[in-house]
Amino acid sequence: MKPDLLLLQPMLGRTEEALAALCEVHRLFGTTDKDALLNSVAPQIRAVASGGALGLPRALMDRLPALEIVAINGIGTDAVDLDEARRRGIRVTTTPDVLTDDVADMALSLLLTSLRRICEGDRFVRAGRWPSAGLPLARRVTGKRLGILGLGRVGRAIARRAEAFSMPISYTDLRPIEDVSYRFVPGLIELARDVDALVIAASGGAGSQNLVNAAVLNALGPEGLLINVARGSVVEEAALVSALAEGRLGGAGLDVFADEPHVPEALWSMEQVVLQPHRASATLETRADMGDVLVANLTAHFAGRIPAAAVA
Ligand code: 8YV
Repeated sequence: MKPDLLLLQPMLGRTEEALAALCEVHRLFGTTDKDALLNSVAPQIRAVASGGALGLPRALMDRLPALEIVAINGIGTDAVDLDEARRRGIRVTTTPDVLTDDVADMALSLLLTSLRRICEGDRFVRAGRWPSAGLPLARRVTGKRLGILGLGRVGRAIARRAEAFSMPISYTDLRPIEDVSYRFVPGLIELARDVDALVIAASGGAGSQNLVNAAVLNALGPEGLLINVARGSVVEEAALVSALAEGRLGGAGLDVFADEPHVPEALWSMEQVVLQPHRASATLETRADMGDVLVANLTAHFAGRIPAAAVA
């Protein structure tokens, strides 16, 4: 008998097919009566497959007494209660490495788009304004000083790309990273003060909650740019909105938000802000690779092996 799996969000067709070959899949999303579905299947659910941002809400975890594994289609585990998972012996897996390049590409895209006012230029042409009006000058990308919050796999991939734009790179992390030559700055405010653009590439969760607060944004300053491809929770969102509205921060390129899919309406009309609906890993190629790793993690688990990408 195939193990029962609860699927919390849609995945690529080929991933869903592979999941269906391995497990009895129960789709919770799109179900009108979620409670009725859970009442009938919850006791036999042995696996959950979900995205990084959605994770597994604690109340739902508590309804799944036979749960053995939470397979995340992403790298973030901040939306899974890892302490409770460990206490109950529930395995948690992610899809590391395969999305690193895409997330770094998104960070650079947001950086280039923001500094060069690409979206503004696009809106300007589409609105038919070119023949009768002008646009303010953009800003040079080459040589801008880049600060990175969190020099993990994604942070390093961002740094490698920024090197090609001759950007001096500084970073902050819990401690200096030994095998890189980028400048380590212990304090986030100090880092923000020293750079033109600050990119957030740190994991979400309690340890990084609201790290980027009003003081950090003020240190980044009226010419400064904030890029976030990590988690909305790392930024104090209300402070970000007011810093942008009051001109204390120059601009922002944001792929992630505190309460997705809700984006503060105040940001919608700001020309100096570039917005994306959490798309950093959303390419066909990468979602296919992520799905393969997710399925490999589940396959290993149900074959009695420890999945390579297990974090708990
Ligand atoms: C995905 C993510 O968008 O890796 C993560 O933690 O948030 C993203 O890569 C998400 O997992 C949706 O599947």
